[in-house]
Amino acid sequence: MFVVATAGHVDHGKSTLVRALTGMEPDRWAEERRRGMTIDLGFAWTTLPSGATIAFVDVPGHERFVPNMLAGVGPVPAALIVVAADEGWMPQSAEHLAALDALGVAYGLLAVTRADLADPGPATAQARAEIAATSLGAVEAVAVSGLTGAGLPDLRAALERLAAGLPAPAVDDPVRLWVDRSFTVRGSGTVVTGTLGAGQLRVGDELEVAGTQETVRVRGLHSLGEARPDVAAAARVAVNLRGTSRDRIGRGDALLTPGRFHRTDLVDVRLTGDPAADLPAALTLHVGSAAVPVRVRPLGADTVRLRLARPLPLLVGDRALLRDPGRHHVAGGVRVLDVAPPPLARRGAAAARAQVLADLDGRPDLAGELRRRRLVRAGTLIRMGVPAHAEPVAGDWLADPAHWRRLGDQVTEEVTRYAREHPLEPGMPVEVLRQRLALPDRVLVEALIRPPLRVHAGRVGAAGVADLPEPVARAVQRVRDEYGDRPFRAPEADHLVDLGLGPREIGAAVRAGALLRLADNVVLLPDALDDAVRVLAGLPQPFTLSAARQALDTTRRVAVPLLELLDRRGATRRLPDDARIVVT
Ligand SMILES: Nc1nc2c(ncn2[C@@H]2O[C@H](COP(=O)(O)OP(=O)(O)OP(=O)(O)O)[C@@H](O)[C@H]2O)c(=O)[nH]1
Ligand SMILES: [Mg+2]
Repeated sequence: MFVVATAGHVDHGKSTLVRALTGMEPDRWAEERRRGMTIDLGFAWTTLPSGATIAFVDVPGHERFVPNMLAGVGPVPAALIVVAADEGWMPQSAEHLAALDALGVAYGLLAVTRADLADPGPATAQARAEIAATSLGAVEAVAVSGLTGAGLPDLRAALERLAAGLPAPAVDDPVRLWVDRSFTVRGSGTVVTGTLGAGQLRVGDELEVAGTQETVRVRGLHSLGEARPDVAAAARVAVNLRGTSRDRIGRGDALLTPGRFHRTDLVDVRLTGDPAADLPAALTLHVGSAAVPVRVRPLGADTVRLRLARPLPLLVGDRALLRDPGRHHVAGGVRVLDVAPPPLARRGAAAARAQVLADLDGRPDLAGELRRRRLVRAGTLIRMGVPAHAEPVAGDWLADPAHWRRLGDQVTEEVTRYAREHPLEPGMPVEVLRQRLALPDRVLVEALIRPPLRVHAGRVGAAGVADLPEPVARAVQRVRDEYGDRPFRAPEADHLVDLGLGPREIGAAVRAGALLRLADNVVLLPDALDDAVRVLAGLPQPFTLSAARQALDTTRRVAVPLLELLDRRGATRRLPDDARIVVT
């Protein structure tokens, strides 16, 4: 299926043409039929001779209803521009075309209607010239009469060619279904409709309502009037929802694949086309089916910051338009450059920002995002519309390579300085290092630590042995050789002497984090703490000293100070009856 929106001045024959092509009535309301004028969006569809299905979103031409028109064309990538042969190019022909241009609509056709009333030649020539100057470029033109049916076969053939030229929809993309109608069906509940431009929907899917952030479930799907188990883009679709009510979702809202969109009320954008130098400070932003008041803050020659009255699920690269509702005038097109821009607090920040924006074009650019944001979660970028094809440095964190190298150097500097300032501590606490480097997540700190540094018991220090004076290093190595497979057995006092570990050597080894001192002459290898917690966590809780001693396969000489140390570190807690539990 492909979807086409009509466009054109009031009374130029849009609805008549849709009716003639589909046999369906696009003017749904009695008032529309009584007044002979489209007020709100209409929907109709048909099968073309090739078998392709085409759905129309029929828009109103009257200038009062331009906001409705924009809600219809916003999510639709192709337009059928209608101009009456007997009237020619008129104000809303121009305004609708300006809107399509602002939205970057690149696919379209010109139908010159009412060709039974006047020579279609002049209207065709003028309309083609106007259209050629926009994002639509050169389009095919067909003269038709909705009344006599003349030209309709040609128009159908031209629609087939239009369909064949449309890019394939991105069916694997997440869903962002802009809602253009919502209503209640007795017995079924809330139904919303929209044009599905990308992705697919299945009965049973969970979706997120952009406005309320409620989770809803797809209870039923209809497309072109038929119930369907699933619908893939591009399509007109009606979605029956469980978990919301009609007054909580309506035109301008969107149904989203959960977790895949960033809602934002602050965006930096480039103005496209011919931006007016004196852009009003208050305008309406039209995007998808939404219309939201915005405050405009100029930044660069053609870039501005928009503060939205309510957040929208926008992506980098989105096209939108700004309109001055008071003056009935499309003020300009907009291309979203950044959906999570930095605040402009410091003096000169706006000018600096303008420089950054000057190099952006709305095409997602991973390297550029990383350069600007330095560290960002892959999920955050994806929610902004930036594919995050890069190897994370830790967890789902992505880093700008140069920034990451600088951080690595800083780690060495900070740890060295800390060791100098705190010579008796067995390393720099990871949390202190995290704060010094202003890193948002501890896993980043851990990922930055490279040999000879290492993390042990929550601290970053030299790997120990390597930095020790030769005799001490050898002594520690002997302890490893002898006790590596019985980590909770401590050498007896006299054996320490055999190993070459006198009080001074023990002191040096402990400071370097190569040994752990539990009490005078009671030392273990430094991994013993973490290992002990693991073993103790496997015991039925709470556990007694004796149970711990047995599980650790050690003596009271080690078990008592070891448990006391674990208590002090908060890894275990001693209960009033002297039993303990592992704190998780
Ligand atoms: N003679 C003739 N009359 C037409 C033709 N197409 C439309 N009309 C008439 O023109 C009038 C307006 O037609 P509509 O189809 O309602 O025009 P529209 O563009 O949908 O108007 P809005 O939706 O209000 O913008 C109606 O009276 C139609 O009967 C045509 O090809 N020939
Ligand atoms: Mg109409």
